[in-house]
Amino acid sequence: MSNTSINHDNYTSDDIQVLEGLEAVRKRPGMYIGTTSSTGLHHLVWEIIDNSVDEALAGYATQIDVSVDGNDIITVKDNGRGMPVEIHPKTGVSTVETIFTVLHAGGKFGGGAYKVSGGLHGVGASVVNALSTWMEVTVHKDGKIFLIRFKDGGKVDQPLTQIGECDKDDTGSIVRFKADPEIFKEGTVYDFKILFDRIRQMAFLNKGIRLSLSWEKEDEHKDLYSFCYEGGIKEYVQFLDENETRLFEDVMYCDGADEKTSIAVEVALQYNTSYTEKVYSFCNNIFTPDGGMHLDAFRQTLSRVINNYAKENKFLKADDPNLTNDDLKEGLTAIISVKHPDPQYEGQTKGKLGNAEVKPVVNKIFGDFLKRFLLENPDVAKIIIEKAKSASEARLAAQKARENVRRKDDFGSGNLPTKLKDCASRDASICEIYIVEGNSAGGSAQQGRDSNFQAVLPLRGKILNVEKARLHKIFDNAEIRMMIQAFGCGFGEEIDISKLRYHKIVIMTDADVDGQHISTLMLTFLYRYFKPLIEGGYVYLAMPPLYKLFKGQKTLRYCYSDEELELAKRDFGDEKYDVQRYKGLGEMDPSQLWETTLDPEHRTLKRVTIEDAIDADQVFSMLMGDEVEPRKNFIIENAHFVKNLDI
Ligand code: TTJ
Repeated sequence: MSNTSINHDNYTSDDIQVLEGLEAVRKRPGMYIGTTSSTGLHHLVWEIIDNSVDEALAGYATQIDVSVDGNDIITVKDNGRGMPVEIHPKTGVSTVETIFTVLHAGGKFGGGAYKVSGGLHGVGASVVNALSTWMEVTVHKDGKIFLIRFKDGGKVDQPLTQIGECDKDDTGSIVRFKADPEIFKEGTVYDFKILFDRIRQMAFLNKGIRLSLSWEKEDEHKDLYSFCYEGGIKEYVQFLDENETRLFEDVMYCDGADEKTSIAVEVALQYNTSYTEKVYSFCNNIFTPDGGMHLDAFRQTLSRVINNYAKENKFLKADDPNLTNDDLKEGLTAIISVKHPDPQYEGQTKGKLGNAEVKPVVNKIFGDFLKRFLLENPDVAKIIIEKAKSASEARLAAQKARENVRRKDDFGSGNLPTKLKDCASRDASICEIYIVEGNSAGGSAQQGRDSNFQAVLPLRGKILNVEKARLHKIFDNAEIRMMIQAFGCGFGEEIDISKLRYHKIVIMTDADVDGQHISTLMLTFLYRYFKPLIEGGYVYLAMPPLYKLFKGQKTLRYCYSDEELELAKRDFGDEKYDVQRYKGLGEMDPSQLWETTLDPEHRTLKRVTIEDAIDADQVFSMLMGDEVEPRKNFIIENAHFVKNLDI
């Protein structure tokens, strides 16, 4: 299109967008996909998959296959109707070409009330094309096979051409592309776990749709994974509670839609014997980490309906205080999934659903269901209310205990625990605290550190099992109280990061099974009570070496993994040397500990991400939770190393 074709009388924002062209996308990719990091690279895949999911939600596709092959080439294939191939009246070229070359064109071509594209990721397939070295689109339709090819960021390489014939029933769309390394400077390598988790999540969120992932890269092949959940989010809840003891047999589930607003709602929930909450909300298949209107409505309705029932059925006396949201949270696992034709995401990170009209729809659909469910299942109602009542009592006891603890330790006063070997500096941005397991290692760390900016807090024994304990017990634990005092920033809902005394909190444990267990415990504790510290990137794991290679008195090198040891052995060729395996931190003298693990010039620290912490939390629930079977299996399977557990 050229500028001269613009009719200035009807100069709409659409025209401007069209004129921007794919070149603009390449100039400022961040504007369209947020970032050109690995996250942005994966967005390309979500963007393409969303289109096939729309076709499936419209009722025309049942299967979506995603594959990674060759040198990180993505293929997405569905068995829907096949994208339209006829000439598009506005652009004068085929509709497929239009979809892949005109910004924001995608959304306008599909029907269907519950489209998921056009949401947070919904920038359109043309954006993916613009950011690809090449792209190929194949359409099977009306017994014919069509192909169009693009190269160099969306330039037509071969216009839409019929390349063959097929069975009339064989319909669908296939998109194949190679992301442009000029744009994705950090690399165009996909992460199996990210694709696997998201594709499985898509299958949970869209019941009955089969999604598969095939990984056949040049240098790495994996099994084909295929996901299809007839129960949808009901099965998602079961999956999340795999390692919990449920309080009643079936996951509670409802769905419904409001015709006027085209908002669809699904809710699934279960209670288990633990004290923690796993409630996740989604809009248009996108996780909303900061909740929003759908989540608020869910909580309000849960509380309103259960309190009404409890009062009417004399579980609560007329003048008893209501059960609060906090009481109803304990042991609750739930998924709230809404579909909205025009979602608005709010907040700094756009993680919160802002559409107020969602609220009454959730209130009605979930409220009607829950009211009826409780009437029809009085034994389940009783179990839930009793769980919440006991949470309420525990909460009051915890409040008292907290007040006692606060008085005793005077958390706000800046008093420090006597076991803490503090550093000299008061500039939190350079201060580090090493939390060290065991007294002998604590001694080495204390002597080996640079006391100007490195503090050491030795912990004896395993910290309290946070899963089983309720708040008031947690604060009876001496080790935990020491940590809270040392950090200085408060805990739980009352954290004030500006008061944090160290900007690096380093967990240092032995590299054995016990050490793994303790770091899992620590991460779980930090995740549950100091989440902002993990989110802010303040938490690290120390990486002490596993082996020392030496000759007489002389240290040749340290190795931090078995792979590294193997490499080192090869590097040394014929040279004679001895290998010492460190069984624990205690075997290193202070200067060795400094050299290998404490010295910022030479050490490796692993920054803990929120995903690591969630993994730890999940591993932890499994190790500590009530279900014996999965725990046994886990320990047998992972006798050597605990890592990368799926959530
Ligand atoms: C739209 O209405 C007429 C029949 O075809 C409908 C359609 O466009 N379906 C459709 C699009 N199915 N699959 C797609 C699709 C698939 C991929 C992998 C990528 C894109 C951009 C669209």
